[in-house]
Amino acid sequence: MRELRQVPTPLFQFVQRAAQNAGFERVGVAPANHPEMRELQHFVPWIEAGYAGEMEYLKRRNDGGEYKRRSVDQALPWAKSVIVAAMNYNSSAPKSIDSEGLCNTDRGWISRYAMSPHDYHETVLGALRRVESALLEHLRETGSAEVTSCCYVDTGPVLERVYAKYAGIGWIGKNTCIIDEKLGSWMFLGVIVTSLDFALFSGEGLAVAADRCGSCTRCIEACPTEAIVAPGELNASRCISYFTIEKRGAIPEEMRPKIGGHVFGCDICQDVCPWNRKAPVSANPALQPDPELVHPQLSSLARMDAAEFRRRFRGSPISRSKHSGLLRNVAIAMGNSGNPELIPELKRLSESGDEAVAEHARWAIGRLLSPPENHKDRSIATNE
Ligand code: B12
Ligand code: SF4
Ligand code: SF4
Repeated sequence: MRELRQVPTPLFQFVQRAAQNAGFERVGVAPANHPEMRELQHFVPWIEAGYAGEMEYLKRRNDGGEYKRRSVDQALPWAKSVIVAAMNYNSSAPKSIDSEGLCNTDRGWISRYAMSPHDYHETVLGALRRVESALLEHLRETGSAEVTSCCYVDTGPVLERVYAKYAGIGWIGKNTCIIDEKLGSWMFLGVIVTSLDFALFSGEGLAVAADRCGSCTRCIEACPTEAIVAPGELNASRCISYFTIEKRGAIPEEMRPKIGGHVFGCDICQDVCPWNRKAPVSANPALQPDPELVHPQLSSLARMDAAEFRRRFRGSPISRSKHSGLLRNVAIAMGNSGNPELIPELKRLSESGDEAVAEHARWAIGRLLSPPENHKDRSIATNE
């Protein structure tokens, strides 16, 4: 594990060892709030621009009426420092932009982070809790005063990427992902919010990785939905990941052709990133892909009933889309496939008692039956 500061304190060195033992590739510490953490100031305008779409949890406020996620001390007033740990989840699975990726006409695409059958929240949270326990035990042994702490992976009121940047984990790329020169951006983040003074970890103030995007704009150009509205600024309400994972009910019709073959999440803006070309593959058994989730057959997903969905995806991130959301996404991918052999399967979906699934299936049949010149937009989503 690399050193983030020239003179790390003994407490920080302890945390580094504990994080390495728990299976993390990177760890650092950021203050709970600091005037130099300028991205925190982007949060309120970002919410008020409507970029969060229907993700109401991002808009929650504290008792004083402030957005909780504006900075971690808005939600957790005792917070003084945030330990950020990163775990590599890259695998040798192909990229969505490879020729064997989305161009195939009877298969869909599940994003890299969801290819494993295990829930990364549990994997990362379990490892974080081991670091937290080791730290608390160490503090008890050294006679420190009572410490409050809390571990989160995704679910806390914490802008994990901003804290990751100021913990020195990596820079925030133009695609808004945290990127490390060696690991690329295939990293899960987890945080331990603590009441420990930041100065106890850092003898030298903020450790910030240099921004290495330079003049590159590949991610912005490759995004099928133009969701990256400016470098580092994502209109999440246009993102394929939002549509296929977070959005319930109908997906706006004008967006459906741009979704291409994606049935859960999207990796295009990471797949095109030069920093991911040589990203190492994770050896963690809990993060290895299930071959059936790499480029899955659309028909086999479409035939899954609710009980089979629950059995198959219990403990997988895919459970978040719910059975209805996955079938809706599969219908869109079938509609974008250009493959009329999928029409019988779509006809079956169009008779679903779930109106969202049925309506998307009808749309898909209409698209497959419409003249191919109407399908030009598919080439954007598939990089053909
Ligand atoms: C909601 C959410 C989403 C939403 C919104 C994403 C987004 N970019 O905001 C959706 C569903 C679209 C999504 C998609 C994905 N997500 Co997500 N997501 C989250 C979650 C739960 C909250 C993020 C959040 O608060 N977003 C709101 C915005 C404001 O926050 P932000 O991007 O962190 O914003 C900072 C910058 O955008 C910047 N900014 C904002 N406005 C402006 C304006 C200007 C001018 C500038 C310069 C900067 C700037 O400052 C912001 C803070 O204010 C986090 C976990 C967490 N608790 O942080 C995971 C998280 C960010 N997601 C993650 C992942 C892996 C993904 C996907 C790759 C999954 C996939 N394959 O589909 C994609 C990547 C898409 C992308 N390019 O971001 C990882 C990222 C790991 C990494 N290396 O960066 C996280 C950290 C989860 C985790 N624990 O590992 N996600
Ligand atoms: S995840 Fe896909 S849709 Fe979202 S910003 Fe990246 S390329 Fe665009
Ligand atoms: S594709 Fe280029 S601009 Fe986008 S995040 Fe990667 S290096 Fe930065």
